[in-house]
Amino acid sequence: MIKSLCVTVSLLAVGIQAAVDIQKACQKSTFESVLDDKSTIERVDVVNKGDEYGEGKSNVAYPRHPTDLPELCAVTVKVESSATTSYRFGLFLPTEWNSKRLTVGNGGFAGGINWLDMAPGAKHGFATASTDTGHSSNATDASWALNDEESRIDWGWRALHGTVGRSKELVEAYYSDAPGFSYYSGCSTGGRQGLRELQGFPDSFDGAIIGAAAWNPPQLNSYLLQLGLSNLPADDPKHIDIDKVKAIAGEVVKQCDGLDGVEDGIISSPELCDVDLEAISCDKDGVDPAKCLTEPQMDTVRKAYEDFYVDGKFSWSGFNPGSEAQLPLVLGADIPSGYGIQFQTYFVHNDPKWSWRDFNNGMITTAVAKNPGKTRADRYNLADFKSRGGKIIMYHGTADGLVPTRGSEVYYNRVSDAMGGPPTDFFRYFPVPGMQHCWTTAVDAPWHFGAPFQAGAIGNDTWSVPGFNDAKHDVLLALVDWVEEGKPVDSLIATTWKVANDSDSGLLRQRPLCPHPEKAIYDGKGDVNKAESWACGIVNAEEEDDGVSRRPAAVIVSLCAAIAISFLAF
Ligand SMILES: *[C@@H]1O[C@H](CO)[C@@H](O)[C@H](O)[C@H]1NC(C)=O
Ligand SMILES: *[C@@H]1O[C@H](CO)[C@@H](O)[C@H](O)[C@H]1NC(C)=O
Ligand SMILES: *[C@@H]1O[C@H](CO)[C@@H](O)[C@H](O)[C@H]1NC(C)=O
Ligand SMILES: [Ca+2]
Repeated sequence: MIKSLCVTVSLLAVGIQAAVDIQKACQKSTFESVLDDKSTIERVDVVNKGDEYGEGKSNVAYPRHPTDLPELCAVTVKVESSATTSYRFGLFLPTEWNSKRLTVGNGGFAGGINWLDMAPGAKHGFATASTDTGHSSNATDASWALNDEESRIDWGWRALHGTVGRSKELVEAYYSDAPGFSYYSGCSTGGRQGLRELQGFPDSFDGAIIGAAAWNPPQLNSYLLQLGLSNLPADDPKHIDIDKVKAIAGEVVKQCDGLDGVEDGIISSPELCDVDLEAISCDKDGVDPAKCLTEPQMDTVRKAYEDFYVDGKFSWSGFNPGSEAQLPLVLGADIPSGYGIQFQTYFVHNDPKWSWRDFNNGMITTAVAKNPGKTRADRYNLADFKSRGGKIIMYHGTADGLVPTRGSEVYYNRVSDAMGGPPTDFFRYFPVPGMQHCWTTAVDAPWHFGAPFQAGAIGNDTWSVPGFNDAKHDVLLALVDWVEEGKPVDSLIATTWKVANDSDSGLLRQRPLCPHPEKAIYDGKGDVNKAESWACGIVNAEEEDDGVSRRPAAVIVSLCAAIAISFLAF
């Protein structure tokens, strides 16, 4: 009796509720009574500890099953969203529930319940939901949007919003308890989905993790298309092929690695990096012809770094130096990125015969004005979200070669302007030096901090940061502490391994990520691969002048650009 009392007390102390009776509760009848007449329960399954779950290949977006699950109840619901459309969502209800909810996002145009990314949440104890966004497709296919504004709206915001509301009711019914704090975690399109939801519906989340947000598809996807076109046709002298794009990466690291004060292969201050492409000019003696650039080719590369303007107005941010290893996703092929082509074809022109060769910048203006599917997450005054206690952790890999990193800074700065100053009391932005799009690294940079897609990048059974399942290393736990304990996230330790996507290969490096405008500053003596040798702080310009060779011209230009950008709203 005393023993069971102690167990109950200690379980409550760590926030784990007394276990639900899964055999009794994990049934259609538990859920049917609380759903509206637009919703149908498709499946309810008891998942035993150690099992896997998913829909296999029929889920083209997310066919991989998470494995080694904790005991949980898996529910699939179908919801009619209009007279002609519907979406589905999945819910993992772990027996050992931490009294909280989590909703996870999707990627690109992917239509499918993201079971793989729900698993880490459930393993932490969250009741975790994901929607298929109203269609079935892989990440680069938007043909489902043809003649179908209702489906675009489902992808734009409606499916996620409906999932958050309905899963709350299902959670309450299943555990016969209050639905608890509500969290969100998504990267790329997932970042957009989270921002879109908390802008439109500030009550949905108490805390949100917003990664590499593709927050304005009409601008961003069109930016990717025009950048691809700037490198075409493939027989033009200006064209650079994929191998050359990749070859630039090494040269850029050589030039810019040290500008941040530490030669570690990671460009941690890309804003100081003003790449000198003449160094690999084909006219120079001793430059490998396979890796050199002609003058017209240099112009093509410069375009990728520059911010993009339409009719003299800022349209979207260019890519960072350091992103070249991943840039072949948008630059170097004989056709522009599918993300750009598909958006213009199926969202804007609504014509499968439309050719990307006919693209012009006026079509961006049309796309923004039309805003098909109401996808734009471009509201900057987040006062309603803030005033209910909501917290946001935004992050972006600085070597992202698909969604330009500086777009996150643009969003953050606009919120800062709209709210009368840096929003650090509820919204912090963490650049992740050397990380690519949402996960992994080409330069051995610490990149794993329990963010969306990261568990799936290293296996089907992993969750949190293997070996470092705590609030210092796992962004979701850090966010919970901020929301529920009032502990602001002053830093987050990122991890990488000897083989970047294999956590069994041995620890390679850990380093703090810091809230913008702070940076991780090396103590000058400890092991650079250890987190304790670094601390977050504001880099003192004077100190930097003493110790680091920087390029004043580049600093002034980027400052001016930042000031110009902050005055241009669209
Ligand atoms: C994850 O699962 C997929 C099939 O769903 C399999 O092809 C892949 O090898 C698995 N990955 C690991 C690391 O086990
Ligand atoms: C995505 O789906 C489209 C349409 O089915 C297909 O043509 C394309 O090859 C797929 N892409 C990938 C990467 O599987
Ligand atoms: C890690 O990356 C390698 C090379 O890209 C790939 O072959 C392997 O499947 C990846 N492992 C996991 C667990 O995804
Ligand atoms: Ca460096």
